[in-house]
Amino acid sequence: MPTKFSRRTFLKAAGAATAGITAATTVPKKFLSWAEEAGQKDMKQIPTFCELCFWNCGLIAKVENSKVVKIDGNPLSLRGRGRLCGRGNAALGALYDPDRLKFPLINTGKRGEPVWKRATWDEAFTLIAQKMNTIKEKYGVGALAMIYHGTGAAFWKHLLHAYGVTTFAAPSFAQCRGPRDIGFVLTYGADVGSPEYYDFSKSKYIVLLGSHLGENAHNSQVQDIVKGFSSGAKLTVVDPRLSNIASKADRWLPIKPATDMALLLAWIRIIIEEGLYDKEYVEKYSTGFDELRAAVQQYTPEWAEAETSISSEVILDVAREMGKCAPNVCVGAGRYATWYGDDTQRSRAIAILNALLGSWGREGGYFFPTGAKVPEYPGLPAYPHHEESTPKLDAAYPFALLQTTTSIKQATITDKPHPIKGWFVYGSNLMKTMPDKQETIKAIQNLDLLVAIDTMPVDFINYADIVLPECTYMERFDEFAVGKFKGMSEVSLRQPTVEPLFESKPSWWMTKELGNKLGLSAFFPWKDGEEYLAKRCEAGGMDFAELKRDGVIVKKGGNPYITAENQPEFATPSGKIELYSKQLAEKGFDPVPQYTKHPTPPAGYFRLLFGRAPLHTFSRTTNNFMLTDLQKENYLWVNAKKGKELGLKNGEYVMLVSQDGVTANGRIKVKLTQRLRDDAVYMNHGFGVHSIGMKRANGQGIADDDLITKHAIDPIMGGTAMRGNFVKIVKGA
Ligand SMILES: Nc1nc2c(c(=O)[nH]1)N[C@H]1C(S)=C(S)[C@@H](COP(=O)(O)OP(=O)(O)OC[C@H]3O[C@@H](n4cnc5c(=O)[nH]c(N)nc54)[C@H](O)[C@@H]3O)O[C@H]1N2
Ligand SMILES: Nc1nc2c(c(=O)[nH]1)N[C@H]1C(S)=C(S)[C@@H](COP(=O)(O)OP(=O)(O)OC[C@H]3O[C@@H](n4cnc5c(=O)[nH]c(N)nc54)[C@H](O)[C@@H]3O)O[C@H]1N2
Ligand code: SF4
Ligand SMILES: [Mo]
Repeated sequence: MPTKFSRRTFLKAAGAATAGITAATTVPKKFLSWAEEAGQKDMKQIPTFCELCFWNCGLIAKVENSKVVKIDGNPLSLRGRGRLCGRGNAALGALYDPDRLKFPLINTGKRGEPVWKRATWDEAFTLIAQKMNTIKEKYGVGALAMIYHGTGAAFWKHLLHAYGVTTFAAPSFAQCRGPRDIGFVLTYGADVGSPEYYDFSKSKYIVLLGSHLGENAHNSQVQDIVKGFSSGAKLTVVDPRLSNIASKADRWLPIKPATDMALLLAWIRIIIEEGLYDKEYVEKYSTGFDELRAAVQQYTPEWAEAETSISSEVILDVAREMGKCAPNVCVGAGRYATWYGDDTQRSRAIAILNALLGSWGREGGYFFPTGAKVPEYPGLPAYPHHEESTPKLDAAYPFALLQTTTSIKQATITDKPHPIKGWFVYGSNLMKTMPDKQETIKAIQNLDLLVAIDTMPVDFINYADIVLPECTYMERFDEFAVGKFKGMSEVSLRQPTVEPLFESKPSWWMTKELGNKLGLSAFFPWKDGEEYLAKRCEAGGMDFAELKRDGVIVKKGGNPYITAENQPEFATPSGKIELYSKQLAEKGFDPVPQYTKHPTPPAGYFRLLFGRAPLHTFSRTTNNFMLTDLQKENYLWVNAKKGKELGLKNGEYVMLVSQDGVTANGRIKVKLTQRLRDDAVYMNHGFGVHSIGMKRANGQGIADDDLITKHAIDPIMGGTAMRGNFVKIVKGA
């Protein structure tokens, strides 16, 4: 080893990578100083991307003697721009978690009361293949389904499609952004994207309804909103809780929970009646203005005040401020949108409000993204088609453009419209994710096969028959992350920074092996994950070596705004923005959103509100030792005055009981605060872990999901709304 570490020797060390791991060959200058300081070590810097949430920010791993020692943001990544959120920095906590799933496991006990047998990979795959074939013979391939969240799911979708499976659903749709996407698709013929196409950095006025940006840490989006502020953007936040972003806002509207629709409809009415809308835009690009106007007449500011508890003057002022700043206004579509059951309609109201302000395709509103695509691996056989022979699961929800977990669960319980007997669950902790655990357990007990592909022994794992331990995102090649941005698009590469620990394996490997057992080897012609990605890059005219070196390939181009030459197209039946939706009317839904009153908590109960912990992602990180140091349990926010009336003290532990008499496991610390209304309590989601395998997280705080014993189904798209639960505080825990 040379005694002095120069750039040249660093590159040499980087070149001497272990099998399957190749390092960056040119390193951004910023990082070289770190390499030089560190001296004579066997060091590499390897770009890859984060999986601690779906934002998938680019990161650079510093690897010393085959150990990742530090993580930095990749400055070339459009999703992070060189920065990482607190969770992103905790990659080492995910990679080196001693509680990780280490070997394939077969449950020889009952579902929910497992007796684990350590298995070889071959044993696990043989058993899965046998069970799949039996289910296929007995019930048809339609009896298999997959539920997923995360990048590696792509390989499992490929395997199952190749086998003939057609049922795939994601809680990140039906329990999250689905209603928002459908509300916008019904209005504009397009959704708002992920990352969302918000043009915050250019906005003059921003409105957020229950999106607590900053606590919900969407990396580049948070950077954009801060840029917007520094250029003078005004912000109004509508939230029953003074969230961190609300505390930075010009106006905080502490709305009565479940009444946002009233506020939105009143704003629509004011903007129309005071002529504040963008007349030329509305005339040129939309249809149904007169019907909209007639349908919102009843929603006066005074009426909205009675519903929302926001004064009619404030409602008027905000509408006028929006009108004054139009079209450089962004009324955020939100992300977690399954709130009260009429969520597609609420999202449509947001979409309509933006349309009146003319903000779709305008600076400071919603930009048109630059598209990107990586071609499929060349020469793959076509998937078999079984759709015709399998009745559609989501027939009850006419606008479920993606299949829903709701329908999979119902079909598994009722065998209707056809039986579902096998679930593959990738990266989704169903015990915490889907409402009504007892119903989920009932569905699971009806299965002949439940395969879980995960990294951690989370609550849900205890219900699986076979557990396949995936290596973490720091140890694998994975599907590309393709992102559409303003005037730019990005393809990001995930590559291993170290070899997989224990016997964990990447999904590209698991699916190829299982594919071989199922006689599907023609669908897996690649030698390994790297070759799979390299061939696709080549087919798309991208330089794979460059991608490995930089972590991302960014392409520029595309006009983000409407101009004389860049006229928008709307993929709706009318080819226009549909303020009035004939599609909805034809299916028996309100063509213009209307207000529904939701139940309020009975005496002695509070509405249970929940949201993101800034330093955790759901149950993904609640065992991460770098993050438990920062927040190990959740707290119950209680309005200070109300709490004192109840004799509660700050920091005291309490128990919680749902309106259905279900007591949540464990206890939670009270946080008395003036930052919350007195008709609700609030907690972070992801805590109150039951699984004893999650040693650090087990028993810390209370799980919101223990208390979500009731849900409302969005009749338009099948999403399950969870904010209609009420809880009672029980002292003496
Ligand atoms: N009660 C309640 N329910 C909710 C929500 C809520 O706030 N409260 N939020 C809803 C929302 S917004 C969403 S998006 C959904 C999300 O819910 P899920 O789809 O369940 O997503 P996560 O909680 O992120 O998934 C966590 C699982 O992925 C595993 N995992 C982590 N990394 C990897 C990996 O690299 N490979 C594999 N195979 N597994 C991995 C974790 O160990 C964990 O088991 O939940 C929804 N459900
Ligand atoms: N740090 C961190 N960031 C994350 C995640 C994470 O787990 N951790 N998860 C990611 C995911 S998958 C998603 S979907 C997003 C979700 O991020 P958001 O879309 O911001 O959703 P929530 O976290 O559910 O938002 C909760 C906010 O809504 C407020 N709220 C509750 N009820 C009402 C109501 O009736 N009306 C109004 N106006 N507000 C209400 C709550 O007080 C709270 O401030 O975050 C993403 N970012
Ligand atoms: S926002 Fe944070 S957790 Fe999410 S991908 Fe980026 S760095 Fe990772
Ligand atoms: Mo989500």
